[in-house]
Amino acid sequence: DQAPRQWGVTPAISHALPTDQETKINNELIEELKAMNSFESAEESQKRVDVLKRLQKITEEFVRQVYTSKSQNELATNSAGGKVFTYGSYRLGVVGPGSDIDTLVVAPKLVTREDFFKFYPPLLKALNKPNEPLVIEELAPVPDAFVPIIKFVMCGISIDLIFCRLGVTQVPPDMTLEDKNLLRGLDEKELRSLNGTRVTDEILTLVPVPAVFKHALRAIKIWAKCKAIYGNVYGFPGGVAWAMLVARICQLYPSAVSAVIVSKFFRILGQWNWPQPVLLKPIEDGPLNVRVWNPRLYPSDKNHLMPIITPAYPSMCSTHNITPSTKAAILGEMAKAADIVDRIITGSGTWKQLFERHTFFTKDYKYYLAVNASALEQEASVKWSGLVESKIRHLVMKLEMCNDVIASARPYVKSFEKIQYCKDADEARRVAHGEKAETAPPTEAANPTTGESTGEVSEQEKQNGVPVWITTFYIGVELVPGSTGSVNITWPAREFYGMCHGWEGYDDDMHCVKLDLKKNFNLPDECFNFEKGDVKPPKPVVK
Ligand code: 3AT
Ligand code: MN
Ligand code: MN
Repeated sequence: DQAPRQWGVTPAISHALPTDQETKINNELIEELKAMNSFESAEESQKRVDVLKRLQKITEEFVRQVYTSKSQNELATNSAGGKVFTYGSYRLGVVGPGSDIDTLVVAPKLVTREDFFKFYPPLLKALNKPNEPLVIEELAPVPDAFVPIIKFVMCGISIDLIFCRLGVTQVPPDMTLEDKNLLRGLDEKELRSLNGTRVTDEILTLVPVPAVFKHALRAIKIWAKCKAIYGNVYGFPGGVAWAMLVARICQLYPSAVSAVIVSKFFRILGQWNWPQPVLLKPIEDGPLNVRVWNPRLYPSDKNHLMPIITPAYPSMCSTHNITPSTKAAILGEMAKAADIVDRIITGSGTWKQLFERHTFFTKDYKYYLAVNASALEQEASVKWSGLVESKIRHLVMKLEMCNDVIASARPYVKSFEKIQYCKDADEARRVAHGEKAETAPPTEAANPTTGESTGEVSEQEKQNGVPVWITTFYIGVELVPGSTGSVNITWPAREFYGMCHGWEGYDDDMHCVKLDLKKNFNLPDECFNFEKGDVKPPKPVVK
């Protein structure tokens, strides 16, 4: 008899095979996932496969065009190749009906990032033929992004297309990216572009049974989204971090079914000895002069509260954004979930109870800090709201430092966008600066759940009005008991404004950010999902 293989950095906790009861509960979990619309249909999956095949063909054509434009001979041109990889939820096998496909184009050395932005978009556009349904829509190249990207919709599926060239002369169809020597000579943008695929590919090799991992990950992602604890920018784990947590539990229970993985997940990680890191394998050294996560070497790495470390070299902490308040929220939800799954496992609870919607706006807080980021042009609004969004977790940390008045603060993980059509430029400026208009301007809101616009704004009003784009973020605020009346947040507000105004693109005439502390009963309708049964907190009756 051979000793069972060890997955990860410690021996398994149990190799037990599922009991009949566990198998039954696992089937119930899969049924609940189906009922929640987690899976797409076979046709939809096939469509993704077809789209990726087309992108592979286009990628080969793209490389050929670049080679020809650089007067390469026929032999070199024909053997250069080019290959499409995926990362994100598609690669991990957990896409749902609305997911995009995160795609990476890999090309040989001769093909530069500039070539990618010059040659690839026209090849995509050429797929649209006159008198035929559009193949490519919403084509938007963003060459100056942190990770340069071409975004588009192909046959109705959103695509995030990024690019990396490697220091090789050929990228054949069976090319893989696990060899860390491939990273030699790459610039930072190329390293970042390659990282997503290398990490997801490696995670899949580090779990005992990928199918068990995938179903468990679907459950955990839905749970985390229901509880509003999903999203890297706001200081919660993102998709990759949640995937690594699930993968670690799979390593500890190599023979378990997904339902058992989910149940162990909450107990083990809820009681984890944080900041002990979650690792899927020992951290590797490598050939580059780049930072690898190491709290003994780097003081900033020591500050990570819940480190979840990516396995592929160069290993990084995927959760460096977590703050004391988001950590408390995550652990609080894990503790509640652990009790619920205990009941499910013993047959006295249901999976539905695990996936109940959060009560962030309906019950959890008496006070909310609304952060309004407004701009007088749409394009300015996209960049500005992104900048303000990236500072929200810093504001939360500053709020928590005011521990004489604020007991805790927690960011909500989504923003709300609206356009107000003001009567003139003057009113637009005042509205953008947080003042009230004389009469409420017609407002069109983007529904955060469906993406559809709501609000009745006539074409007439749109034409005559001066639009202001407003994005609102919310932070739930719990006051120190007894500290009622006026809440002084002058210091965190000033610090936060300073951070936002310090942005190099900031223009006082174009952008504005304003904080607005609200009582729970004054929250606007946008915070509530009435279809899912949310009830607005009632206004207290004054006697
Ligand atoms: P969906 O099924 O698409 O909702 P996902 O996990 O695939 O879930 P995304 O497509 O948003 O989520 O992201 C896929 C990966 O792309 C995750 C992360 O490695 C990278 N990524 C996404 N957004 C950013 C960002 N703003 N900055 C850096 N990397 C990002
Ligand atoms: Mn995705
Ligand atoms: Mn994406």
